[in-house]
Amino acid sequence: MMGRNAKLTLGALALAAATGAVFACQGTGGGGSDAASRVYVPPGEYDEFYAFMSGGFSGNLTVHGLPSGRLLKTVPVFSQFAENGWGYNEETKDMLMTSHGFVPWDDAHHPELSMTDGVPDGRWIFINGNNTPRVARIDLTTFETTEILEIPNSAGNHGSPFITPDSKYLVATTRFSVPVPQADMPISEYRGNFKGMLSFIRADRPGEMDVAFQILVPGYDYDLAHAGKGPSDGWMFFTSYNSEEAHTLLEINASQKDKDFIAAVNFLRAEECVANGTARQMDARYAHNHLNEAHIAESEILESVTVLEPSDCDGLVYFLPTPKSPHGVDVDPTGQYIVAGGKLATVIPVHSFERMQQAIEDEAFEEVVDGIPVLEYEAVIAGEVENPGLGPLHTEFDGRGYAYTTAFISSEIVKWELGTWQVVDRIPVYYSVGHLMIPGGDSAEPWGKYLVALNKITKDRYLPTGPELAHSAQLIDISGDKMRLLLDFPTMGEPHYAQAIPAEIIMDRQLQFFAIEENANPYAVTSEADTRVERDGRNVHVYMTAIRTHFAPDNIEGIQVGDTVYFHVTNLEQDWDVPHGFAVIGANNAELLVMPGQTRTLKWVPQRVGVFPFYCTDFCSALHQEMQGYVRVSPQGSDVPLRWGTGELTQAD
Ligand code: K7E
Ligand code: CUA
Repeated sequence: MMGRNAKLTLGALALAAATGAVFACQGTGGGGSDAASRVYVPPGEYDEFYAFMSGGFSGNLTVHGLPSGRLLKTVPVFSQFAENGWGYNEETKDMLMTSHGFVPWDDAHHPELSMTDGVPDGRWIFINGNNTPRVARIDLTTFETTEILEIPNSAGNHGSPFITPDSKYLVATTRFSVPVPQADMPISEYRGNFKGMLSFIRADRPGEMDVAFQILVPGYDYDLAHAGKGPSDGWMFFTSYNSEEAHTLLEINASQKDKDFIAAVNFLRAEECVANGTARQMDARYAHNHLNEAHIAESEILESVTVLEPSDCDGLVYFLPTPKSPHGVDVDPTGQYIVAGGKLATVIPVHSFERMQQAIEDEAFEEVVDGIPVLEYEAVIAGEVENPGLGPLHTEFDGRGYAYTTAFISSEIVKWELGTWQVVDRIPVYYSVGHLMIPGGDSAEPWGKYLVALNKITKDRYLPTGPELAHSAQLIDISGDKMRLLLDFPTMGEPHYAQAIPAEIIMDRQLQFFAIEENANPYAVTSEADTRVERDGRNVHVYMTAIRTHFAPDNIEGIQVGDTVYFHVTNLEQDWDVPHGFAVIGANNAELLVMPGQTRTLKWVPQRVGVFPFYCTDFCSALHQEMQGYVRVSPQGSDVPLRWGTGELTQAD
C-alpha cells in the first residue's frame, strides 16, 4: 500500500512539475469552508442549471444538474444504447444510417444550444460526430435525438456544430483535408490536391436539416469555429492549423510556421453568391435521418451538394494570421473580439472585428492564397494577452468584461480583462483542462455565475478504477473577483465541450407523455381488443399492448424456429414517467423501453424449440414482477396453430 501511495504522490508531483501547475497556493482541495453549501441541493429541490456534456468517444450527450453535478440523463446520439433500445429497436435503427451503412458509434465533442437573438433558447441542442462526419439535433422537450445529417466532402467533423445567433445555420468543418472529390491517389501528392471544406447547414427547420452550401478551402486542418454576433453577426470564424500542408508527422511538420490562420467567412456574401449562380453542384453521397410524425426513423441518401470557391466569390473568406497552431476560436459577448487559443503560442491573440473591417477596406493584405486575402496581423490584432499559461485552448466569457481561458499544459484557468488584456486571476485545475464552460458563455448574454472546467486527466482525484480513471469536471465559482473551486464530479466518456442554461427555460417545456390518439405507428394498437398476432410468411407481427400490470397478449403459441418475430409494443399509459420495458430470452439486440403513448418494436429470431418468457424490465408498479408472458416456439413446419391472448387463446383465421 505504502509503495502505491508513494507512487501516486510522485506521479502527481511529476505531473505538477511537468505542467508547472501551482499547487502550493491552494493545495488540491476545494475553495473554502462554505464550498459544500454552495453546491448542495437539498433533497427534493432542483438544480439551478441544466448542463449538457459531450460524451466524447461514448458518442452520447449527458445531462447534469448544476451546481450539484448530479447526472440526470444520458441521451444516446451516435451510439446504440442498450438502456432504452436506441439504435437497436426497429424504429430508431435508421437514425444511425450513413453513406457507409449502419455506423453505431461516433466521437461527439461539442454540444451547442439553439439560440434566439444570440441567447440560448432551450429548443434544441446540437452535437457533432467527428469520425463519420455527422451533426445531430436533440429535441429538449423529449431529450431525444430527432435528426442526424451526414456531412459530405468532410473527414473529421471537428469544428462543429457552432450556430449563428438566430439558429439559421450551424457549421461543420473538415479537420482532415482529403481529396475533393475523393480519389485513389498517392498521399504524397497531398499539397494542392487535398482540400478543406467549411459547411453551412440549415438548422432552424426541424426534420429538414440540409447542407445549404459548402466552401472549398486550402488543405489545412480546420479545427473549431464560432459565429459572430452583434456587429459581427453575419460572419463565422474558423481556426485552422497545418497551413504547412503536412501529411505525415504533423507534430513536427505542422508546427513549422509562426502563424496559421483564422478563416473569417462572410456567410451573407455566400448567400448572395449562391443566389447569383456562382456556386456549382457537386455529386456527393450523404445520409439525412429524422424521426417522422409517427416517431419512426426515416433515412434518405442525398446525392448532390452546393459548393462555393472563394476565388469565384470575392469578399467571401479572409485569413487572419494567428499564432500558433490555434485550437479554439471564441467571440466575446459584444461581438467585437475574436479570441484564439494558440496551442503553441506564448500569448492569447485577440482580433478586432472593427479593425478587420478596416483592413479589408484598406486592402491591407499580406498575400492572397487560393483567392483568399491574408490580412496583415498588425492590422487586425486588438491585443495580446501576455503570460496566459501554457497551451491556451478555449475561452468563454462572463458578460462582465472578463474572459476565461484554459491552459492545457499548465493545467489552469486564466481570467483576463477584455480591452486591457491583463490577467487578473488564475486557478489550478486537475488536470490538463480542455474546454471550459460558463452557462451561456459563448452567447451574447452569459449567465456568469459558474464555470465548469472539463479535464482530460484526473490522476489522483478519485478512487482508482483500474487502468482507466474517471474523466472529470470541476465547478468553479466566478461570481466574485477571485475564482473559487467548489466541486469535482466525474463525467461520461471524454467530455470536450459542454453547454448550460437556466433550468426554468427548459423544465416547463417537457413533454410528459405521447398522446395515444396521435400515435401514428402503423403497428400501434390503442386498445387491448385490437391486440393480435399475424403471420406473413416467415415473419410474425405481434401487436402488443402494455399497461400496469400486464401485456396483451401474454401467451403466444404457433411461433416456429426460423421465424422472425416482431414484437410491436404500445404503452397505453397516459401518465408521466410510466415507461414499460420489454425483454425476451435470447434477444440479441436489446430491450425495449417504451414511453407512455409510444410504440417500439423488438426483432427476435428464436433459435430453438421451447416455451420462452418475456417480461417488463422497468419497475413500473407494485405488481411489476407479475408483468410477464410466454411465447411457445415449435419446430419449423409444426401444425401448432398461431394463437394468442390473455387467458383463453384466440386463433388466427
Ligand atoms: Cu478542444 Cu474536440 Cu473542442 Cu476536445 S476539442 S478539448
Ligand atoms: Cu411494466 Cu414493469
